[in-house]
Amino acid sequence: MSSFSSHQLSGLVGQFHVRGTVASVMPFGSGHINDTYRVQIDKPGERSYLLQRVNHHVFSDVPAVMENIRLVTGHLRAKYRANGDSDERLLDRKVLTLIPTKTDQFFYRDEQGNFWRMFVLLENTRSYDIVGTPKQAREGGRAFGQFQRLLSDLDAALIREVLPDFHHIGRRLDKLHRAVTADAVQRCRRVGEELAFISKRERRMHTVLQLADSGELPVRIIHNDTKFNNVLLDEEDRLQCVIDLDTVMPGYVAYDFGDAIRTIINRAAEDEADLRRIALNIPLFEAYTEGYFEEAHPFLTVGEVDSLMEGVLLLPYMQAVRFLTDFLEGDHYFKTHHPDHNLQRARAQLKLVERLEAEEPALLGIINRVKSRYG
Ligand code: GN1
Ligand code: MG
Repeated sequence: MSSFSSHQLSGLVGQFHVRGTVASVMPFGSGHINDTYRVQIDKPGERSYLLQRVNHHVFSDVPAVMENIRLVTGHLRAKYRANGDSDERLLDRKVLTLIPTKTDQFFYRDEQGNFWRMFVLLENTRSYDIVGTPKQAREGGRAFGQFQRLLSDLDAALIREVLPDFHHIGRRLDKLHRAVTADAVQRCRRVGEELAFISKRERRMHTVLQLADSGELPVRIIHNDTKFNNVLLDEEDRLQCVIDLDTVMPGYVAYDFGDAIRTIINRAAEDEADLRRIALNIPLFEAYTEGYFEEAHPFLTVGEVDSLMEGVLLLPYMQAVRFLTDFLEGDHYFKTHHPDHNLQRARAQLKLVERLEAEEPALLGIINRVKSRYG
């Protein structure tokens, strides 16, 4: 994380509509892309905030990102209101709330060209990097199912594709192959096994794209970053809010399902170094699937349901391709905490693919069982 002095950070907070003076600004969360700080206000009863520097090397059009978020949060709020939620303080717990700047914009651009934004921080909420209980997993499934359902009537053409081809496996593989050819930091010789594993599965991993090309999958507005720590739960593990909306873009529901399962079903961390610890927690898969169908069954098509298992295999595979590409290019994209971090992450994700392949019939059986409850 780039370092900013507390004086600079307090000055940045002062650009936004916040009452009271700043008591503290502390680094917050475990995201790989943006820098996040928790802002405490020195005034009894005043709420706290999240200040974020949006990574403009990843998001080259930050105003478009912010416009997407404004549209999406506005639509979600309107839907909750239409469903009878009238208390605005409670709505602030269901939908991310942006704080405008004093010049009424949703981001502030500093002299160095950094983009900053501010959200209301939800008190007494938690997010988890690793899921512990079926209840948490079920709430995660409800969270993303509800998110997709409430956005299913927002015109996808209004949402800008701020990261083009974000989950297009063909483009991701092309980029990997280019990184292999360039071998910019001479790391290629270390990844022979990983490349062989990836290449063996290339064909199958195109299935979602093929289904989409043949018209089986509707384009929907999806979250595109459904790792479990992007769901906030309260102290009793009840769903509060879906966060991290930078990547909300048109896509296929299999991507969101697969990316969520990637973090939920894995008993170990995304970057676990000891590959023996990568093991599946199938009851959590079942709970997530139940929660997801509970919310999503009204809109899911038969084709979409049939694509979910493909997403489950594809997303950890694609994540490994992305981590490996970044490793070969010299670690420019994801924040890393040690020199081989991206390689370690890629290996962990490929091991997860292997474990998922071994349990494919069991996982498919669960999806079919849950689906059959909805006729
Ligand atoms: C990044 O920002 P964060 O950590 O939630 C990445 C996701 C990856 C994820 C892997 C914009 O998400 O796509 O799945 O890391 N976000 C972007 O942990 O690339
Ligand atoms: Mg994120």
